[in-house]
Amino acid sequence: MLKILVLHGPNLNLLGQREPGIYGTTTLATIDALLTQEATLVGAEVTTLQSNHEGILVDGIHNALGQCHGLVINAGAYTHTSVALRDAIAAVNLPTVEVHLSNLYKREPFRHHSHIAPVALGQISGFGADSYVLGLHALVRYLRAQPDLA
Ligand code: CA2
Repeated sequence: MLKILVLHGPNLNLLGQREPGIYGTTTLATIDALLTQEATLVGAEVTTLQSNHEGILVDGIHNALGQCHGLVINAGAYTHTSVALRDAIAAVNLPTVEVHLSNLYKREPFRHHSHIAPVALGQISGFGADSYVLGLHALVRYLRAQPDLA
């Protein structure tokens, strides 16, 4: 069974409750339920963690070592600021897919740079809640292609 940790960064707990024009009307609980369901369909198991605190997300990444095969992360605004999250992902060296609800490159220039992207397998940005689902499938397909996990 492939085990995947899905990390949600700051303010994503407000999804569906504020700024629906940018972030949609789907709540984080709905996204988590969707991911759990999708994971089951492909023989994987998802654990989710949302935090508004950088260190808690760093701890979550560290704790995934030896427990999970890969990470899906929407680091929220920490995407653009956090060397600590980038270093944590690099340190555990777990395959990681970066996801974003909005299309970062259609937005303000400060959102165009990601500290996570250089340590991720790839990035999916702009498909709303589907970015997470696409990210999960991309990660599972990558992991299944690894000879030791097939
Ligand atoms: O598009 C994304 O997924 C982002 O990671 C969302 C972050 C933003 O800082 C990134 O540049 C792009 C913000 C998440 C804030 O979520 C909210 C949800 C509802 C209401 C207010 C904020």
